[in-house]
Amino acid sequence: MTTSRNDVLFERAKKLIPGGVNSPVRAFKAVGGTPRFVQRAQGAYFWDADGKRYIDYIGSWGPMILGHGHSGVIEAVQKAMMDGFSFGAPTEREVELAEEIVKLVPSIEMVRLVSSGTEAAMSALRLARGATGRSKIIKFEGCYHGHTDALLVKAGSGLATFGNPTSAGVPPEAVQHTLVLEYNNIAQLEECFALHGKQLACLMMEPICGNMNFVRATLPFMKRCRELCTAYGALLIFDEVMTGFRVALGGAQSLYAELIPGFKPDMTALGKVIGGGMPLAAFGGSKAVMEMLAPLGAVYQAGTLSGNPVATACGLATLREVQKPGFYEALAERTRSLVTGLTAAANKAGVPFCGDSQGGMFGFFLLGQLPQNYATVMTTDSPAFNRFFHAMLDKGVYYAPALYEAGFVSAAHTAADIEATVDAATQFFAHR
Ligand code: HOZ
Repeated sequence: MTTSRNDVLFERAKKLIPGGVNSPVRAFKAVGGTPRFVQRAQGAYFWDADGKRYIDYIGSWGPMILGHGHSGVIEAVQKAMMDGFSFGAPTEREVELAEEIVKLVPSIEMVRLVSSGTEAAMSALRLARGATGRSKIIKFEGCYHGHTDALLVKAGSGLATFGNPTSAGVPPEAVQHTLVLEYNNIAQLEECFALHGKQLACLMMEPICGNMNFVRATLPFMKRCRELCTAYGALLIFDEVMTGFRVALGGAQSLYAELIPGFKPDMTALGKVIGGGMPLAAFGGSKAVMEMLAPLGAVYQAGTLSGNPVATACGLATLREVQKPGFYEALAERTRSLVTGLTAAANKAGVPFCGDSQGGMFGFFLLGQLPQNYATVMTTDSPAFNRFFHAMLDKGVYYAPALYEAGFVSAAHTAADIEATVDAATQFFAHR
């Protein structure tokens, strides 16, 4: 029996890196087994340390919308690298990227670049508090906005109480202003605004939540979020770190704007696709609010690597590709075919299964019906999910190693990749 190089590397890593990984979900703790150490990636695939190929449905948790190693992006990055890695001073490329973002996302009149989604959400939150002079915030159970203290929180015992930290090291004082509500629950939302509305700085939400796999905010719920924020003077912040330039060119907000006349959030956090795989994120909103940021205003925010010249080159090249005619239509069609193929394969074998997708983002559940909130997502039979995950992994298909994570299809995934994936799933469901 030969030892897998993934196992060898995992053992080495565990001696030096907590859990052997630099971000917890990568450790396969939820599904068990050894994480795959990636050697290289190209197009829709990556190869692990044993040289085994996988069809990649994570794409670095969202950024790789063009697939790995896109030639145009590589060229732009190589060119930028030759001019210097980091200056800590402004560059023309930052201005170009800001112009692109403002052009593509109408609710954003001004934008600031940062390095990670956590930073974007954390800064948007501080700005909302600074702009309103209020402290309280609403977040929804199951939505994830990075690991800033005030947002690492789960629901408390009732609406009049505040949330409890979900991580050690977060003092109760850090979450004392955070109210945690159930996603898609209008009655609870209304009750919360009636109780706390005048002290609320903002409501932060993932419009399509990719951290409880894939759950959309229903139209009536979204409408009510907007109405109540407007009525009480709280800012509506969309965390589009996952959905921005992923579900549509204008993000999830453009989809809601098609259905709710005049709809827009007050602020947006972006990440993942805008960096094309480099550490780059952003937050933006109206000029009036954004001008409250330092150096113009009193809300402090800064970063040595913010607007990094290589990352902005990568992001710009990526955003130019996704604007090509027909890009999202083709991506959405391919993603849909994956979800419908998997659903048909499971249902044919009598397995409860359902899924949803938008643009190049998808989710699937071993449930009979699409869930609308975190509690329902968590009713999934997790041992069954883990068996599915490992069977697919053995067959060279790499899904997120946790049942509450969304999946991603890239422009490099071919019809043959989808077919091979559905075939692998069909075999599993038939013999499970
Ligand atoms: N924040 C990601 C999960 N929703 C994980 C990122 C990573 O491990 O790279």
